[in-house]
Amino acid sequence: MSTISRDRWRRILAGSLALGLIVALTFSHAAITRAQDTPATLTWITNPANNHAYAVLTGCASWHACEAGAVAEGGHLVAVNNADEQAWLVDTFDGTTLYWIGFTDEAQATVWVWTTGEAVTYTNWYPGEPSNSAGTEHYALMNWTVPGQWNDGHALAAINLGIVERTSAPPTSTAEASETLTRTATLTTTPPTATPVLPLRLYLPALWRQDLGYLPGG
Ligand SMILES: [Ca+2]
Repeated sequence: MSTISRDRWRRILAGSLALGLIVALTFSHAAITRAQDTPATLTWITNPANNHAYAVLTGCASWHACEAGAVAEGGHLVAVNNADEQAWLVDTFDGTTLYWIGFTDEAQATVWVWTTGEAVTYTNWYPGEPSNSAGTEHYALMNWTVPGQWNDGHALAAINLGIVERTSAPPTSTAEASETLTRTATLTTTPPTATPVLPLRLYLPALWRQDLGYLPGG
């Protein structure tokens, strides 16, 4: 039976522990970095015509994710209630980027409703839309070919952006700042306990004792 020296085993054990520690630190650092990368506070813009607040939601992987994100922000995907609101949206958020809006016929095909529950008072479909291509397009997006105009899309179409509309004022900047501070505080690891500093009157005798070899390192 071959023998491996005790030292060799110790080195292997120490190496494994060090590797484990490096892996653990790497993953915990990655987790903290990801937490800090969570979407920033939305930039809200108020429409003076109705005093509603609007913002662009980013990174939502589906129409449903965008609507859920809008609800989490205290609103819904935008309901475009008239031509003035449509024009304001194009002027404010640009007329060439595709954005999900809160219009769907998922409950009943061809019966389009706003997720806000508001009555449908205005539509702005691009000519030939909604086409319900392949029978799977039940969600509206705006800026299709013509600024502002709508197309129906599959829920998983790679739009990834939505416009959220709140009927109430957005969180105040103070509240946002406070929320950010709270989040930052949660992410910050507790600093190590500081080494207590001896009062001078205790410190001098301690040095003296150290000289005499009473304390470690003396
Ligand atoms: Ca609206």
